[in-house]
Amino acid sequence: MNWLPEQASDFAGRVDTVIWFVTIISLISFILITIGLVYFAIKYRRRSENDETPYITGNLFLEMLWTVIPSILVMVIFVYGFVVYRDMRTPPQDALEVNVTGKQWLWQFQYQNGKSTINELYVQQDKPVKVVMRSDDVIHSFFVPAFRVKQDLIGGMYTYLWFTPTKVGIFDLYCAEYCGTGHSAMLGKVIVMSPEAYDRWEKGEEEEEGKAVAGLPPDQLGEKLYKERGCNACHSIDGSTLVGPTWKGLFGHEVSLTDGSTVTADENYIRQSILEPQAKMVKGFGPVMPAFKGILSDDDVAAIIAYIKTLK
Ligand code: HEC
Ligand SMILES: [Cu+2]
Repeated sequence: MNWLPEQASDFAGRVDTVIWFVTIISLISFILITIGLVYFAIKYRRRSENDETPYITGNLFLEMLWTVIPSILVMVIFVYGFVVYRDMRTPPQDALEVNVTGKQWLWQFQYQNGKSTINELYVQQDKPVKVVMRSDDVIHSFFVPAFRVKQDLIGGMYTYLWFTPTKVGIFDLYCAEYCGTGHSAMLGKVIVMSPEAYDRWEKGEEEEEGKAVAGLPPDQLGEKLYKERGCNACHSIDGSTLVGPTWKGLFGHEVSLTDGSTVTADENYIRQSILEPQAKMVKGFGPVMPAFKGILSDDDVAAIIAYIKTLK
């Protein structure tokens, strides 16, 4: 029976067992109560105009039965759920820490080794990970169904969750709190790697991006980055205004800035807009774009510029 998502963390089985336990108990109670209800409704129905209702004062045995059994069941559900919950809230000492920042509308991850990624969380199989979260703006919610973990990110405070991924693979990460227009685009991936692959990734020997796209012409690489690095949550390529200005027709045109001046959108302007977005603010837009300094390489920036040039 595949009713629930794939189980890819060591919580998944335990969480599912609690859910099945509660669901099955509820289902059995529902069936028993419904059968009793129908049976008594038929058995004690009013048969004639002068039928008299029997006078019943109580039945200690039955009353004890229907008080004690449900109380025990509810206590068992509580204790069982609590034990699993307590373990989910207690990260082990040796857990790897990753910082995540939720922003409208992307995920930014920072690792202990100084690496930083957007919308892609890299973790190691069978190694506990503690994800320390904060939000730059509104409430977001970090949700990885395959791991059975979910936690809100809240501005002005840190929250956390932890998990141990058990399967190598790529798993969906969702924002599970409606956080504005780009909410449905606030998607990410959790990439679970074997210890050897993780090692190589950590040392930077494996330039994931470089490897996968070696040989791609710059404008195609730029298009790929546009989607993968979350630019598409805020910038359209069809002329419509989202959170940020559209990229259609941007290159080579005049841009009005908040300080009243204008600039021509050339390579340098676009480069600066990506690396230090708040240096020159486009008129009519807020300072919400995250800085991509240290996240996008010079090659990446060049590729994005090449892509923007194609959007006439
Ligand atoms: C959270 C929303 C958001 C995301 C994500 C985002 N931007 Fe922006 N971007 C903006 C806003 C708002 C502006 C206008 C204000 C400003 O200049 O900072 C802007 C401005 C720009 C400009 C200048 C555009 C112009 O019309 O002058 C460029 C170029 C740009 N962004 C590139 C990028 C790239 C490349 C990415 C992805 C790697 C990206 N942005 C991701 C919101 C975003
Ligand atoms: Cu969100």
